[in-house]
Amino acid sequence: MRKSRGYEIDVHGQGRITCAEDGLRRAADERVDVDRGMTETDLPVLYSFRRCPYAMRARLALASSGLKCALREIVLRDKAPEFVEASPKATVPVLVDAAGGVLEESLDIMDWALGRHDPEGLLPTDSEREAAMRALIADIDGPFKIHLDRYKYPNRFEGEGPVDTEAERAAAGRIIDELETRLKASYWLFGDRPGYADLAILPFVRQFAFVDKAWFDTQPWPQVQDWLARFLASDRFLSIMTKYPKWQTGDPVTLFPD
Ligand SMILES: N[C@@H](CCC(=O)N[C@@H](CS)C(=O)NCC(=O)O)C(=O)O
Repeated sequence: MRKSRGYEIDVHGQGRITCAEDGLRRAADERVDVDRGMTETDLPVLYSFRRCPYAMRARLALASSGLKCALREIVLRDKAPEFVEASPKATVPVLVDAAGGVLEESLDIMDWALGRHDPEGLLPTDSEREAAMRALIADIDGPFKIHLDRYKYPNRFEGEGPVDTEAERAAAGRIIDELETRLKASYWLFGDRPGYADLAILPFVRQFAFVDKAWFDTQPWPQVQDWLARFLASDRFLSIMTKYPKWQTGDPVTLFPD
């Protein structure tokens, strides 16, 4: 089996601050302050939901950056009033930074965390690669997610007429075909190390795979199956899937990453 340099070595670590660039110094200072006993009001707050793939990608980026935040576990059918007040659109994840700025989109949270500190080099280094990566993620967040939801939750769409779940699965599968082609050329989506696109996309492929894992495992997608298996077995993935009780006002701070 080919070895991934990044996921075996770097991704499991917390990263070290060695760069003297201003933003990185700020991130380093924040971490030191946490160690000295920072209070919750000083920390960015991440409203999250364990099983949400959008929240997973945000937690993966935060875990990679090493930036600490106070995690508040949300239950979607019983959302904390503080969460809805911070973000009336009330979708997870939401990050409220120390200055009160609110980020309501998972990709914005990834960009925020990695823009401040990217010790594992997840962000693309050139604009051409960045454009290709963003286009691929848009395919996942757009058509793939539409077909995935109709495949996984057909009852939600009953009002629009009957849902042909096999057709929806096949349509999503055509996007998996594209990932398979890409993963034949490189061990991770954009090279020999995991990058931003892997972390942004894997939680959705996981969701698709587990609708019917026995079916997924028999499809002609050996590279995608291996890529997903590596991700699911990684310490990083396990570390972002810790179970937390539903957050409510007055609870002690849950530091993330811990
Ligand atoms: N575009 C948003 C989508 C987030 C989203 O739809 N999250 C779902 C959970 S996976 C949610 O919060 N839905 C609201 C609800 O079910 O009430 C993002 O990228 O953060």
